[in-house]
Amino acid sequence: MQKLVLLCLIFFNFFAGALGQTQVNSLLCENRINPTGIDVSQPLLSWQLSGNRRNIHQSAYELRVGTSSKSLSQGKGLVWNSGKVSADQSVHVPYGGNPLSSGKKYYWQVRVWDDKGQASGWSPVAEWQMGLLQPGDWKASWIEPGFIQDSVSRPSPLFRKTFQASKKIQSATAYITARGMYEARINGQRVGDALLTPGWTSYRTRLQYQQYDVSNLLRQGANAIGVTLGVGWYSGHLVWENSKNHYGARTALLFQLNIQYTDGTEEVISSDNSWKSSTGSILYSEIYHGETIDARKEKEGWSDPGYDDHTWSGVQLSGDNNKSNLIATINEPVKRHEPFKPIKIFTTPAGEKVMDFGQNLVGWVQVRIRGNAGDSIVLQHAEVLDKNGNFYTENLRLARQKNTYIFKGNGTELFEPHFTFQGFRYVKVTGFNGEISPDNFTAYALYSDMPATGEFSCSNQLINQLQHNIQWGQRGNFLDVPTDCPQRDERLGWTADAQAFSRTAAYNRQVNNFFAKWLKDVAADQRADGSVPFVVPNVLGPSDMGSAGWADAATIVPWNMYLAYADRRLLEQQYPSMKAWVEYIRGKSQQDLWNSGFHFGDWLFYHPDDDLDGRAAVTDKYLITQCYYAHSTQLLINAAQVLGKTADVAEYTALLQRIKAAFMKEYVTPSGRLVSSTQTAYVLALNFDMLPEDLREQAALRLVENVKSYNNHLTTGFLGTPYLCHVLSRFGHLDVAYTLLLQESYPSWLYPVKMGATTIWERWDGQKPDHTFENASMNSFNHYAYGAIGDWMYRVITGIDTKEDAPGYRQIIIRPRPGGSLTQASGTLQTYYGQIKSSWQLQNGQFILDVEVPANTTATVYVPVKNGGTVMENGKAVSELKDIKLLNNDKDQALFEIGSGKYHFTTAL
Ligand code: RAM
Repeated sequence: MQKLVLLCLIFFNFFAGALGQTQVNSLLCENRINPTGIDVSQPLLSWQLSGNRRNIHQSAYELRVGTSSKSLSQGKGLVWNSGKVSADQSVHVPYGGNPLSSGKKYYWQVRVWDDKGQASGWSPVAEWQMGLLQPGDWKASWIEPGFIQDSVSRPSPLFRKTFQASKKIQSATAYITARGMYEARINGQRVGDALLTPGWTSYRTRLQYQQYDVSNLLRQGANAIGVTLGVGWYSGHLVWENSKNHYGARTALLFQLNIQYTDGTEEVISSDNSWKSSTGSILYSEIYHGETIDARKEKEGWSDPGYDDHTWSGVQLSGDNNKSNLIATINEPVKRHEPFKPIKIFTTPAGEKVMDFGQNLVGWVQVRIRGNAGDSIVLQHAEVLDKNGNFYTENLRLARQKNTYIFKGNGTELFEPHFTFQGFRYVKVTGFNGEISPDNFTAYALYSDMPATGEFSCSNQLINQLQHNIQWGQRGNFLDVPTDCPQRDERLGWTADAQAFSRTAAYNRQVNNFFAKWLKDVAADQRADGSVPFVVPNVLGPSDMGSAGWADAATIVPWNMYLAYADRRLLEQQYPSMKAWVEYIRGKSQQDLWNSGFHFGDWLFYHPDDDLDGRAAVTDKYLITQCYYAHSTQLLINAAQVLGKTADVAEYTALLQRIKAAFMKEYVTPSGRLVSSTQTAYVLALNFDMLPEDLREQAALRLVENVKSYNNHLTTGFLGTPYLCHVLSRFGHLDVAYTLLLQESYPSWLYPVKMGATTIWERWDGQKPDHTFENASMNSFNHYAYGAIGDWMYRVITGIDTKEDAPGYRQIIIRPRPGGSLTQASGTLQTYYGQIKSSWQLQNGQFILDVEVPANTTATVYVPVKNGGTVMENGKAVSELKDIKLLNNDKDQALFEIGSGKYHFTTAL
């Protein structure tokens, strides 16, 4: 019967497609596919339209939500039927039905009417499950091991509970979190595939729990739960100098299992003083330092019901039973992704056995090997080899990145760590006498499971490698929080790095929920006076805050997310935090000038060792602070406009004028020269519109002159770099922007690529041309900040952008700008509406542009032309085509508007 229904559905969809009928699919709830653990009262629902004609728009929709998928089609037991709503909105439509209940699953469908008034069929059924909405829904208590724990090496405790499920099970949901990290099992099987849970948040106010449908793991009769804890971010070593216990010294578990029986009754099994505890094979586990596993200490079958636990200790109820900070998890958890095999195993000049995985990645190595009981194999991890080809770990500072596995000696054993991760390309193997081969090792990349959305490629292979490096920088540093680096004793949520990269990040992957979660931590860790920490979650001191370009993450990231995803609710939630930050600066300013306090400035700008001719590009720090003061104020105004806060718009617009006037007075000569004659100074002043219109052109020329004076090299640091090429292309110097992008010698984006980089480096010269390294105290080879050029590659080279007043790609801009020596470039972006594509090539004097626009959006396309030449679409002049609206065709450019569909444009160039 089920098969028949499926077949009918397939046929129906096929014929509907063939008939040109609009279809609805790709349903998302809170930006995720069939999520569990929703704790908002009005989840946001999105869907995509598709069909094979052009210009498809939605004119109306109908949503229905019920408590079973059956009830939907029968229209019975619905908790919401929106009725036919005349609206074109297909993204972030708030649920508007009856109140939603804790832990309940809801099923939903949508159908739409297109621009011709034609109804689609109902979409496939999607679902979501609510989290625990009320504090009282938590029956579980926080528990800690019942034995005295070794406070130095802190072996991972095991927790165990057995119970009888007396009746037939309908469904079961587990809600789990920890102070520390946890890995849970039911009847010997791992619960879910999320890693490093519960993730990292500002634990004191926000601790995520994860929710799992475990119906399939349970059985009628005897069941067992087993949970292992690690110290994780909660009490593990964090920040430099081996400090630890940032949130507390005692790891603890909170576990609740809600079972629904087929007879309608419910049973709750939760962590309480009936549980047992012991230790197992994990002797030591620290994020920075790695894990030690002694397989001989493994308690075989310890999470099965039949295991004999009479030697185990009991547990103790935690002295701190607080549950008020518990929140559902909104972002995608960390998961295991790409596997890598060693591409080479070799002996270094120093005589060490080293494996090369070919990619600097973040994750761990799984080992499958035989050894004698009590023998061990030790893996140490490094990003690079030194000048002589030796294994180099100095830049890891105190982070040991070392996993030790001790064999139990009963055949092939499989090892991998649990509560740590390593940043590496090379792995040194010691302590093992047997032969090793690539078959014994697999490295897995771990990162937050954000859907991949963007792809960029072009005719220059070095730029393609740069794009690869940007993507891998993002993978490695989007591990539940956006970190600066993933390998040394740092790995913190540095705010400048995050803001600088956030827009690029939103091209490469769907980072909406990832940043929405982090921004809540930004707000949570914001000081009462509005200052924003250097790192979030804040594990530095209470006064490590308020640096320009760092703290502005509080305004920049929400705005960038709004542009990319148009989730107004996120702006609304962050608005108080945005405003508090601007107000903090206002409080620190005198005569509208913010020139006090500590600031990192244009971090890691061009600063050669042989600074004999004064070439270092030092930008006045307070010139920078003033630019960010203006920028944050501007973004606050933008947000206030979107949210209809007219009084704020008026107030901050007036303030912004004064900020800019103060800037002019303090930092700009009457003829428009800035007091710091650096690229970053001009870039920030121009990008944030600090100068009046009539001074901008000359300022851009000074920037160009500056670039030329460095023989066509950039000299910018963390703050200037993201906007450098944008400013150049915006002010008519596209050629200079391309020259910088394609520059291969230091400092440039391609210099590391030429040096064999597979990720973005922290410093332009992390490894010098003679293969010696920059200072080991700060020299990460996986640091995404300079990867912010990715945004320019998508937005200018392939020209894919969103209109700011129709964000989230509701109204798309396709404005490819060929240049440099590129003969071809191609970009795709998966948006909430569907795929956008812009792919161009220059061929025999022709500019060929293939464009794809998703349904329910429009795109304004800019095509470069020669001498006012015409643009053809599939062989016909654009001006003659009904479904293309020509807006303008001047000497250099043709401009038109299109709706959804695929287009093939050509013009002579
Ligand atoms: C270092 C890192 C980080 C930067 C701070 C100021 O720890 O380079 O990326 O933001 O310094």
